[in-house]
Amino acid sequence: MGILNVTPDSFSDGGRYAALDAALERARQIVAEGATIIDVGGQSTRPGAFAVDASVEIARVVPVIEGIAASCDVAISIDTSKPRVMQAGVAAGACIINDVYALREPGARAVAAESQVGVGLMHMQGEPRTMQDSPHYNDVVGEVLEFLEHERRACIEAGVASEAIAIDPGFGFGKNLEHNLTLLRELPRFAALQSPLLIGVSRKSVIGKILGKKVNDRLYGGLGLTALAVANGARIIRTHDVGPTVDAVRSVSAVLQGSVP
Ligand code: 9MG
Repeated sequence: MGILNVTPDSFSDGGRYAALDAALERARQIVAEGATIIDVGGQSTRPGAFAVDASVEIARVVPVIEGIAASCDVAISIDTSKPRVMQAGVAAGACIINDVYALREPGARAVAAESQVGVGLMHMQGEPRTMQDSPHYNDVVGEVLEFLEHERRACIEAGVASEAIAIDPGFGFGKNLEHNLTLLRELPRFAALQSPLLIGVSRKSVIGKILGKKVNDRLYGGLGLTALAVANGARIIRTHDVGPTVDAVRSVSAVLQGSVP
């Protein structure tokens, strides 16, 4: 899953793809590098980010989704927590909703159920603006597992097909270094749930804290964590660095399957 942020304040690409032409060019590059999903987001979820209005998000993402749908052979996911944006994104051509809020906004599950799209349910403690202030858990793995199982069940009860759901522990979303490391070590417990495991560690602060590296120097650390995650059952990797990540995933998958994927 290649990341395409169309925000002016995206944390690692500095909003370079805010203009439509540049966004579509980047989308073509993401596909050429081997991604099978493009995740289009019009609202930053980085720590400290403020929410924007649904109409602003829609104006940012819809032309990009329409342009990708018309010109690329790739699945498109809409990265949003707002039901109105989900609806607009799906109408424009998205077939997956990736929600860091796990469809908990009123009306979000109904949109997913009615539109029969895939969904990514992510765990987050708190909200992006304050989530890294003082994250606390008694049992981080147990609490995140319980949350994901609960939200998964709620989606199924709302009419979302069970096979349409992916789950994500939400690295960096209301988690300190120790929480992130524990979750990474315990990924097999998440992979044992009944839904494919989606993870996003690309350029995140967990890598910065391990290696003492700035956001643009975190590729190799991210590839290391990606290889570990795939070996431990992750099936969808959300990344800024598609080409290198595809190579890492294919290499690990060849070993796991005993043949070239
Ligand atoms: C939008 N977004 C930012 N980080 C993410 C992550 O780790 N997982 C998912 N599903 N979405 C994310």
